[in-house]
Amino acid sequence: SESTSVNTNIVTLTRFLTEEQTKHREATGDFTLLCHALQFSFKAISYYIRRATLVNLTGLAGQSNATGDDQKKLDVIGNDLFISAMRSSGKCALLVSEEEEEIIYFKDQTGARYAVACDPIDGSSNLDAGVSVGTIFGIHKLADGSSGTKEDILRPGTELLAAGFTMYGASAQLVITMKGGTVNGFTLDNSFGEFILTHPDMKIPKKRAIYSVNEGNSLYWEENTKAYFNSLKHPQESGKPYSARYIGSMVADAYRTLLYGGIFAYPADKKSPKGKLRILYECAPMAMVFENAGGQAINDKMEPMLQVVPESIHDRSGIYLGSYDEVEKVKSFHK
Ligand code: P6P
Repeated sequence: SESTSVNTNIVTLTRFLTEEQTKHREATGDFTLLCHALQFSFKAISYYIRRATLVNLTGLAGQSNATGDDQKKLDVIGNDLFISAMRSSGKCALLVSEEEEEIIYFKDQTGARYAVACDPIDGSSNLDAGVSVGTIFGIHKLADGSSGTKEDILRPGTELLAAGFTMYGASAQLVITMKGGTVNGFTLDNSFGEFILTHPDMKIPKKRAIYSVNEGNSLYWEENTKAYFNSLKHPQESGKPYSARYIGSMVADAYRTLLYGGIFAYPADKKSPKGKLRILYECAPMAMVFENAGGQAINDKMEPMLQVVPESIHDRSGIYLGSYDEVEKVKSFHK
C-alpha cells in the first residue's frame, strides 16, 4: 500500500490520563474522573467564548465579583460551567473560584478527595477585544481524614497534585503538569472534540531576551525592580536590548513565555503592596508549570513561588515567572 503521512498514533488527553493512571497502581480512578470533568469545562468554555461575539454575550452582566472587577456575562457563564462540571464529577470536595467570594463546598460528594482552585476566565477584561483569555486551575488532595476544609486549599504550591491552564486562542491550547511530572500541551481538535497531544514534554528555553511587564506601573516599583527592568533596555552581550511583549492576559503572556522563553513579571509595588495576581489560581499553578518545564517562579522576596502559603483564598503575590537564567538575573538585582 502507498505510504500515508497520516499519524495514526493519536494521543488524546483521555488516553494520556488513562496512561497516567496506570502508572499509579494504587490509583482509584477518581483523579482521572476529575480531570475528565475539567476537560469538559474547557471544551464548554471554549465553545461559549467562540460564540460570544455572535450571540452578543460580551458586555457587562451588571454584577461585580469577589475581587470587585466588573463581571462580564462570559465570566458568569464560565464560572457556572466550571462549578457544575466540578459538582457533577462527584470527586471535588471544595472549589475556590476567582468569581466566588467564599469557598464552594460540595457537601453531598461523599468520598470526594480533591480541592480545586480556578480562575474560570482569566484576563476577561480583554474579551471584547478578542484577545486570548484562559482558564487556570490547580488541584490539591484533601489531608487524610479531612472531609474538605479551608485548610485543605490554603496549601503551598509544592503540594499541588496537578496544575495548568487552557488558553482560548486561535485554538484551545491546554497545558497540564502533574506533581513531579513533565509539562504536556494539548490542542483541542473541534472536529472530534478531543484534546490532542501536540507539545509533549515542554521545556522552556534557558534564556531569551523578551520581558513582559506592565510598564504603566513603573512609577510605583521599588528601586531594585526599576534597576532590573532598566538594565534590560540597554544593549546586552548580544549588542541588542530586550524586546518587550505584554498582552495583559496572564495565560497568553505565560504561554508565549513558556514557548519562546523570557521573563513575565507582575511585581508588587507601592500601589499593590501584595502584588495583583492571586496565589491560588494564578501564581501557584503557573509556577508549577514553569518549574516542571525547567524554568523558575519567585515572589518579590526572591523566594520560590511554590513555597508561598496563601493566607486567604484570594491572597495575592508579586511574581517573576520564566526562563531559568532570566529569573537568576532578576535575583541578581534584588540581593
Ligand atoms: P494589568 C487580567 O485581569 C489579570 O488578572 C491577568 O490575566 C493579567 O496578567 C493581569 O491581570 C494584567 O494586569 O494591571 O497589567 O492590566
